[in-house]
Amino acid sequence: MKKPYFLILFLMCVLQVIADNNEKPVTQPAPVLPVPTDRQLAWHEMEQYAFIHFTTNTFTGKEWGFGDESEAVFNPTALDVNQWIKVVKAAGLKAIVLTCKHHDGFCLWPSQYTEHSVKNSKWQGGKGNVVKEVADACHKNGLKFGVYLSPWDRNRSDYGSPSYIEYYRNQLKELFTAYGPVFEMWFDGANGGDGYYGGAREKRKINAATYYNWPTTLSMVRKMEPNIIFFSDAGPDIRWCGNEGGHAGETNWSPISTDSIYAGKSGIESLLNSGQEDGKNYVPAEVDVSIRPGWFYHAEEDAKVKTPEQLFEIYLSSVGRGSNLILNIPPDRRGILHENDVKSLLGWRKIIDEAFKTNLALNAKVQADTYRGNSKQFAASNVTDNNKETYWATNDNVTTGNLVIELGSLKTIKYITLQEYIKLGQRVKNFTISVWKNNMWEVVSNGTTIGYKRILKIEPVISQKVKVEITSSRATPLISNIQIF
Ligand code: FUL
Repeated sequence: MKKPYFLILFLMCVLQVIADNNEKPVTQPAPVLPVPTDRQLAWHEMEQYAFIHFTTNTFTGKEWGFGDESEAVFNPTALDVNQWIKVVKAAGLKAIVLTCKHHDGFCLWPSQYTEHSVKNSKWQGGKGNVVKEVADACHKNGLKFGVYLSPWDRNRSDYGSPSYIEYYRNQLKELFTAYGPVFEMWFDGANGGDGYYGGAREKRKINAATYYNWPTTLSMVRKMEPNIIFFSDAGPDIRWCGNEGGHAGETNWSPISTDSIYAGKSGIESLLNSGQEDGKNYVPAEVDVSIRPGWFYHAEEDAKVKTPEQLFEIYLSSVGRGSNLILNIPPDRRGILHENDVKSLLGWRKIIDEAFKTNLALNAKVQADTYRGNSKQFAASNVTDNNKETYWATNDNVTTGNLVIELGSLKTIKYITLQEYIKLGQRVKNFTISVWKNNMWEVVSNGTTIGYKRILKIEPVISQKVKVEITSSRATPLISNIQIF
């Protein structure tokens, strides 16, 4: 009696294997250009890091030093980069970008090419080196290190002439050979104007589009540091978000056509803020903002440090809109991060940790109205599997679709996070989010772009089903991750 039963079962298995092997292979969707480079993908995943503005301004009370400050004024009484590192790490920031030289030209390392540096300051009898201390401490403690070297130099007599470009490049060589690895290079767009200029004390204007000859400088640096990410108003790797208030565009395309924008060009702020749906280059926006009104420490701003709640709103409008956040925390005259700043940073971290503690969608049941080739490889379950390499996709000619996530029981929902599989290009143009309430779908949020990450804060609502609808997309939408908190 038993034998035929096993035989049938065996035959069924064989037939299934044959059927599986005959299933038409479903191809991966074609990329939608432009696509990010590997180094841009790695940069996206950092999400947030610290900016540190520190120089003679800290001691003179200025924001833009004129370039005639005596080196002697730079004299922190208790500089402790380990305190910076401890706070930066506790705040969940992944790197430090240091103003090695700001517009005043004062160098935080003993550059052999100028006298305007720490070597002529009183600090550590002229033997100190802030850049080395910070770079070493970052690398020792698992943080990345980034360099800000202001192209505009109000101290140099030759600013505006070709020899200054050589000076600037020599300093880059010094920095990159001694203090690497460097993950990001920040080229400030502020350019020209009045300054000390070696005693000339005049106004100088340069042509920002041509003077610096950036292509030569960048390729020189890229040779020393192949994985470097270059920031400037127009990239090439990442762009300015167009404001210093802490917000990327509600609509934020990483694509943008860079042929007509360059550092210092005015009137392009809103373009930089939103990017371009049909942009030719992939250049995601970085959001730079200071925890205080100024970029440098001023005691009179001690009561104006942004609150944890304000920082959280900034987080939502930067990281939550597919950009990275570079948050400035300026050390004080002691050379440490001020108590008020530390308190805000830690309070901010607590809000983030609490808001995103439990992902209600993790491994939850999901259904899609359509998925690519009916293949498991592109099924709805990919959006809740906590694997960024898997994604839900539709057939080639389908640019809309919806995903319904079942939470199993009634839950309070406050935030929804969406992520596109951007390796194949940013696509989504419009989406809507609804929850199942009173036996019908109620829209709780909608938006335009998603990109690397979109965080939606909604009025808290109780429901057990969430629907994410992609209502318009440049091509087949590819969603790698949905989280619900
Ligand atoms: C601006 C500069 O002029 C500010 O001083 C600051 O460094 C900020 C990050 O960039 O362009």
